[in-house]
Amino acid sequence: MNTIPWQDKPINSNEVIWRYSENPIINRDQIPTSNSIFNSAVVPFKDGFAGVFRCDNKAVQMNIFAGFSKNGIDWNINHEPIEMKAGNTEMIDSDYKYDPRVVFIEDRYWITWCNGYHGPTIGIAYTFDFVEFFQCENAFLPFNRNGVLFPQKINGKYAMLSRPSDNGHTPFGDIYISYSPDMKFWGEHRCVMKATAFEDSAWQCTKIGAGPIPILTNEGWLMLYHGVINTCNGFRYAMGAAILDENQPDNVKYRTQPYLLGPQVNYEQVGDVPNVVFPCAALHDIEQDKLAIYYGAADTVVALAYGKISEVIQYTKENSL
Ligand code: BMA
Repeated sequence: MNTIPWQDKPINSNEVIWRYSENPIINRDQIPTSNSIFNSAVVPFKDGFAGVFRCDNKAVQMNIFAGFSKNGIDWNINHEPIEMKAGNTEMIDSDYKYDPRVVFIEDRYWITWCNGYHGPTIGIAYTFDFVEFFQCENAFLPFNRNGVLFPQKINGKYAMLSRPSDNGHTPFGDIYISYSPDMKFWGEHRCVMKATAFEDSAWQCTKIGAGPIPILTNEGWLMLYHGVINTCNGFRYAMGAAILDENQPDNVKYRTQPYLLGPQVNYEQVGDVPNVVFPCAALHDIEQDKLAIYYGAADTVVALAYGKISEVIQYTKENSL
């Protein structure tokens, strides 16, 4: 029953986050039409797991596909993309869909993704069964990326992190939070945290964006996020962690100065976009102190990394900016 994937830390490792030895878990050609499958999200579902996968086809058109797994590692991904029905609006235009996140709130699974509507913005849909999907109003005006919902209402409202951006390969980006009473109208926008000064922590000095759904811990919300540095060879994406106040999440209590996972092995350094580690989901088991992080590697494949929640929190507190 929903036993999350796990592999013990290698004995000689002193990392807080370690890679699954059988990575990548999803190959670029896992469905017949795909050029690449990466930046994808999973959740516990029935007696196993379900997910929403970013599969770019061989025309390099971006779309999202549902998938299912018994163990969280071996996935069956549908060969046809998700077809949306009208949810809380008839306006479900979408030029493309990418970088999905998935979360269960109250009675259904909510999906957010980067939706093409005159440029990238945040799309929202819900499903009860990962068969029928209902698209809702876009959360924000273009341009925006990395819309990540909290798994429960905060002070009576739905809450979402996002990263206002531009229409290209955005050279800036800070994390904001917005609230909604109904998943349709979003407001009360607040800045959560910004890219750093180069000299303070260079790996996150160009832009940052929320990754997996935040996890509520004794210390507050554990938010894994990606940070980017612009090098002479282009962007390099790594993962860090922050802890946000439980009731006022725009209050950042701690944030890692070092990254927790950076592109260092072949499948992260070599691919369609080299040097990208891009986390979009994390399964967790608070009682067993386990975290299984799903991340896109080099914009080409999906990989898995593990950590102990308590160690991530301790490390974040002890190595905070
Ligand atoms: C971002 C998004 C991500 C991608 C990353 C690195 O802007 O497009 O999907 O992983 O760039 O190319």
